[in-house]
Parts: sequence; C-alpha cells; structure tokens
Amino acid sequence: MSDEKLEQNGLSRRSFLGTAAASGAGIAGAGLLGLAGCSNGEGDKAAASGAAPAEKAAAHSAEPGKQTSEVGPGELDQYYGFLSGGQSGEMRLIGVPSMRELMRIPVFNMDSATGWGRTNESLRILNEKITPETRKFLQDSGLRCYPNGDLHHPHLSFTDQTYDGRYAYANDKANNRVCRIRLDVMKTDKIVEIPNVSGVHGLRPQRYPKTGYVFANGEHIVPVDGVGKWDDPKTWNAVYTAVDGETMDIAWQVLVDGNLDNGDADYQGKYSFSTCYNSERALTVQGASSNEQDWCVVFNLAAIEEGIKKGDFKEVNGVKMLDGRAEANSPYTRYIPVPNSPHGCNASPDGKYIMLNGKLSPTVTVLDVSKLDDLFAGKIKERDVVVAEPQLGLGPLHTAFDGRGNAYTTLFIDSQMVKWNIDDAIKAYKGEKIDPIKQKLDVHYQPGHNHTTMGETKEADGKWLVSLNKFSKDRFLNAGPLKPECDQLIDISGDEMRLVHDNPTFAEPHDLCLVAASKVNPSKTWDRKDPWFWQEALEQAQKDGVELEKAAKVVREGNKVRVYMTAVAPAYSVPQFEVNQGDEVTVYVTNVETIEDLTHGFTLEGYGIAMEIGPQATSSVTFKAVRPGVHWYYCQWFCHALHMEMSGQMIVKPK
Ligand code: CUK
Ligand code: CUA
Repeated sequence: MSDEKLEQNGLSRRSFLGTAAASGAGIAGAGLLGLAGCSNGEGDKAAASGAAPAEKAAAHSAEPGKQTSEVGPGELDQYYGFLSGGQSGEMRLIGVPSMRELMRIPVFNMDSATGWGRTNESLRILNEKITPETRKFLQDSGLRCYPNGDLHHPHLSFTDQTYDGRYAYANDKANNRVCRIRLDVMKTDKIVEIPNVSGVHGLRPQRYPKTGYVFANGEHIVPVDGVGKWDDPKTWNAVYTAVDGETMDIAWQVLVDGNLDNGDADYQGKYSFSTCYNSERALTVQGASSNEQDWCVVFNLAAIEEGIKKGDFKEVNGVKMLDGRAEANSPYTRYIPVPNSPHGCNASPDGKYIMLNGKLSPTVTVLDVSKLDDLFAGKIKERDVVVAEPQLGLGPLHTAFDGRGNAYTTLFIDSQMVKWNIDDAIKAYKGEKIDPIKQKLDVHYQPGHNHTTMGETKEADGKWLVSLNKFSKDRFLNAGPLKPECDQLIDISGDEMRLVHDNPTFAEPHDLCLVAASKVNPSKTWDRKDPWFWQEALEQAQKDGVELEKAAKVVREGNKVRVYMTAVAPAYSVPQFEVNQGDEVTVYVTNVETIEDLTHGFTLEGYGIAMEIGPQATSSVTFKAVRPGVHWYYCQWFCHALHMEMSGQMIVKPK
C-alpha cells in the first residue's frame, strides 16, 4: 500500500505497523517481524515510485478506440464487475478492465474459507426465509441448509434508473431462491425461497422510481396448488414473482403460460417483461421448440397492484397469486408473439425499447415501450408493439448497449458478437433499404450473456463490453477434460469493436453487470452494531454477562457449553477449553482489531469447522462435541508474523 493510500485511510505507514505491533498482545518482538509485505524497503520504493492510483486510472480515458485495458501494479480498476458464479453458487467481484478477480461472495454454496453454510450467522440467513416444507425436507435429509445453488443473474439495486450502491440481487435456479448482497460489507444478508415455482431463472430489479420490486421468473411449468393436476401437464403453469427488494418478502405472484426465461423491467416503472418459450406446454426438447413463435409476456404493474387491492387473487401457500394466463385475458398481462423460443430480454438505456433475443430464430425483436399503454387499452394488437426485427445471425442470446444508439448481440451458434444500430433496424423494418449491422467480431467460443459498462442504466457509457463465452477450447493451457469458460473483454469506445483480453473463469458465469467504481463504497471494517451478526449471539452474551469485545469466558449450562473469546493478533483470549463428549458447544469469536485487512479465522481441527472473523466482527458456530481427544483450533488467515502460533486446544473428555 502506498503512503498516500495509507494517509487517505487516516493512517500513516508508521501507525499501521505500530498498530500491528501493539496488537501483538505483549509478545516481545512481534512488531519487529511485522506484517508480511509491509515493512520491507523494496515494497516501499515500489509504492513511492508509482503515481497515486487515481492519477494512473485517469490515463485510461484516452482517445476513443485506443483506451488501454492495462492496469499496472498498484493501480485500481475503473469498474466493478458483479459476476455470477453459475453452478458454483457464489457471486464474484472482479475489476474491469483488468478482469482481475477481487473477491468471491458465498451465497448459495458452502465455503471452506469463510464458513458460509456452517457458521450460525450464515445458517440464520440461509434458513430464515424458507418454506415449512423445505425446512422439513432439510431435516429429513440430514442437511443444515441447501448445499448448492445455481446463481445466474446478478443485478444491482436502482434509484432513478441508475445504480444506487445499496444491494446486489441474484437468483438460484437450482433451489428457487433470490438472494440479496449488501454492498457496504459485500456479504449476503437475505435469501428468500419462492414457493409455487420450479427453477427461478430470469431476475431483474425495478429501475424506477427505485428498487422496489425484484422480478423473478419461474422457468419450469409445474402443477400449481389449486390449479394444476400432477398427472396432466396440460394443466401445468409457470409463475412470475415480485419480491420486495427492501424486506425480501414476496409481494405477489402471477400465474402465466409457457416457460419463463429471462426478464427485464422498463425505465418508467410501469411494465416488466419476460421472454417465454414452450408455449406448447411440452416436456421434451422437440415438443418445446415446435411452435414458430413463442411470447414475450408483459406485466402491467399498476394493474397488478390494483388487482391486489381489489382482492382479485388466490392465496397459494401464503402468497397472493393473480391469474395472468393467456386464455384468462386479464388486465395484468399481454402475450406478444416473438419468434422462436426467445431467450435474453434487455431494455435499452434510452428507456425506449425492449430487445427479445430469438435464440432459435436469427432475429432480435424490438418492442417500443411507449406503445404498451395502447396495447393494454385494447387500441392496438400485440404485434403492433414491434418496431424492428433485424436478422443478425445464428443463435442470438443476449443484447447489451453503448448509450450511443448501438446494440451488441451475442450469437451463440456463430460464435460472434454483432454490433448493430437500433434506429437503422427500425428504418429497415419500415422498408428502407438499410443494413443495421455495423460489425461482426469473432469471440471464443459460443457466447451467452454480454454486458457493457453501466449498460443497464441511463448512464451507459459505451467504454467496455464483456462477452461471457461458454467454451474456451484452445484459448488456454489445457486444464483437462473440464475446461474453463472464457470471458473476453472488448473495447467498444471507438467505431470498431476491438478484442483485448481473454479471461478464464470457473463454472459458470452466466451474467455480470459492470458498475462504475464510484457507485460502490464498501466499508473497511465492520461496525460492531451491525445487525448482520447473529442476534442470538448478542442476546446470549448479555444473558451470560459477557462483553463480547473483552470476552475470555467458558459458560456451562447442563450439557450446553458456550465459549466466548476474542481474537487479537496473534492470540485468542481463550487458549484452551474443556468439554465433555456429547456436549453441545457454541464458540463465539470476536475480532477486536480496528485496522483494515486484519482478518482472523477459527478452524477447529477434526470437526469440519472453519470461519472467517473480519475486523470488528463476531462469528459463531455450534456443534456437538462427539469426538473425544485433543483438538487444536487455529487461525487460518495469515494475520501476523506469529500467525502460526495463533492457536489453542479444545479438550473433549471421553464419556
Ligand atoms: S441464461 Cu445463461 S446464457 Cu441463465 Cu441468463 Cu442466457
Ligand atoms: Cu490470526 Cu492468523
């Protein structure tokens, strides 16, 4: 870290080292050994010779088409990328344009480093908002929580059509959940399970006036309680859900036809959209792709809210569900015919258009949002809303925008990115002889989602485009039969797209959003009063007369044992504790370090337990001491020159 950086953070290099030394808790000489990489002269020289990160970053805004993706040592990226982890179940934070991975945020997965899925704090979040039926399923299966998830679509909360830096949301297609990540601490803070659906796929937050609703698509048709019969697929339906982005409760659901795929919201706060394949209601590939046209389902938010007010809904498993099926001809939905099994659904940043990507059709269908009032009023027909349908190439999946009137569509089968002009496509649809296609660029290979910097906000800046490619084949050293995906960075600041970087990624980033760094301001340490900590821990500590920040105490109550300790480099305040075999033990560790980046851990050997404890955080874990013997616990985050010594023993006396 440069001295300027330290100064900005209110610390001098000297005080930074000084604090680390002081936190040596009386161990002589510990401070002299210092923190790795902080006290050596070479490092200082390198830091001093580099310009301040802000100055260096400014050099990136070069001539159009000539911007550099190079981010040198000590320089900072200009954008955060919120990248999905697909079937890995996590969300990832990357820096753009460097494409460096900054962080992995565990969400629907179990995580060995942080203890997500094992600590009391994470289990509270994972299991707080699940259905009673799932709770029983987990119990009967001997599971503490769902061990996996399939996170496809990360999107940030909006205020007035642009990012407000509060939250990120994402779906879990595997176990029908929607999560929220708090951007101030970059931790998952809510997960809600959606009842009555199968496969929560498309997910988008409301853009205006703010989020607001988070829209989630149920992909697979199922026999909805009170509507469908188990033995008759012709009576099965998909369900569209609006989650309240503030409370993370379910606001309402709409019963629909076909399989909902991807979705988006408008820029006006009036409508939301979902592509919809399988209008055939088939259960096989052949069946589901036989119709020439499927749909874009349009949801009328005001009409839905009105319907709820009037009581025009059924309560299905505790959720208000309105009937928006095609044959119901309801005020809530319209079904716009779109060729053929459409996939991606993207609103243009000028707020005017919705792009529906044809997948099995070589076209992208363009809807004019301003015509929707007339459609719902019955003044025009469904297809009158379509203002362009350019033929772009084979397998269009998703579209992104540069804010200068151009769209960028991934062609899965052609392995290309196609740049096209929206106005030209509209003119061509009216019959003018004009080719909307500006350029086709090979990508490697089979692209799915793409995303531009700030491209899903009114502040789309047209600097960078990332293509998330499903296959990497020969682009990297052979990693064995399972290959990485390939995320490619494309410069779109000039007239021509320019491929500048290949980045291998692990299974499977479907989607990302690219956010100006200034929109996100994470804190450096935890606030001791943060409600993210397990409320039960704080209450229990109070009952036990323990101040967590100073604790060194073992409390026994029958066969329940509570161990309270602090972590200060390089020691735990409880160096040893004793329990009886069969006791239920809860360990609370509070990290009382006040300086940035001094994370401790608690790994209990032979018990499958590890947890992260960030500066000023408390983490806790509960387990049964079934295994007798001496079990060391140690800090798994390299925190100090005496980090190896930061350990203790749990002694489990045999029965
Ligand atoms: S889907 Cu994966 S490439 Cu889940 Cu957004 Cu289109
Ligand atoms: Cu504390 Cu390593």
